[in-house]
Amino acid sequence: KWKGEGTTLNLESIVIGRCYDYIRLVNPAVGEKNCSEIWEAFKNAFINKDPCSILPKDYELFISLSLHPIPPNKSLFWENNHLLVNSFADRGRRYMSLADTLFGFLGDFLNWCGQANSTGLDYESCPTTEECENNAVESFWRMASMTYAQHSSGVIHVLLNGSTVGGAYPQPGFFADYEIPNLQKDKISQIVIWVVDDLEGPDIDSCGTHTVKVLENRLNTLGYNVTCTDNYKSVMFLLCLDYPDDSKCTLSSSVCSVDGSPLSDG
Ligand code: NMN
Repeated sequence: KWKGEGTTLNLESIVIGRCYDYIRLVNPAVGEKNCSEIWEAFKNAFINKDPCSILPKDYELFISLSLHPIPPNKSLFWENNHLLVNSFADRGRRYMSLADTLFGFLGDFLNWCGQANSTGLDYESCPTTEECENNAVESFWRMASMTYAQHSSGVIHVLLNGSTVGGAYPQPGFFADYEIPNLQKDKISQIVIWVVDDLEGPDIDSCGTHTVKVLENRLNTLGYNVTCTDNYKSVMFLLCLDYPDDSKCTLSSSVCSVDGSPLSDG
């Protein structure tokens, strides 16, 4: 019926299991949360409704039950590098991206939708954002992104992909449309932008050019202290794990000769 993938099988078990994983192991600092109540609030946002009439505010109760503080200086916003951000953030140990908060963790990589006049989920297909933007998944991420931005503070990090066709800073996009407008200026000391190219990919966008320039101008106009770095070294090291022989991955060293054999000293 719809063009998108259907609800992820075992959705209820995954969401409830992820909730316990998060509060017990991933981030016990959030304290006690009622995982079955959180699942009920999540499900009630979209079951028994027209799958194209779900709004961000339908997730209000879900968000209020799963909300917790986001540590200052740990927020990591991004576009077009979901898997890289998941590894770099390291489940909140290095940075706390949206997918490392309880509310984002519960939905990461999942798909879901209900149907009108039925309490069942649709496992066959779900609407894509092209079919209707007010679908269960899109509205969930809009609400989650707005909440995440509102609760972010201190130094804000943004990891963009300089190899994306069309530019590193997409408009429309979650960051442009739901996160930037919800940042709380008085709580933010600086915005650090990192533009990292794919190792094998083209260099399409960089700090000070094309869409990154548009982003820098927008944030400066809003009054933020903005810095931008191309191919930030820590992220490069992570990319280089999979391509150790790439020319961008050579560790500078004075102790090895060009063929890799150690130089005799003296
Ligand atoms: O998924 P895109 O459109 O690239 O959006 C990324 C931005 O929006 C990030 O800044 C993120 O905070 C937020 N977002 C995250 C997820 C996720 O973690 N799975 C999904 C949708 C939006």
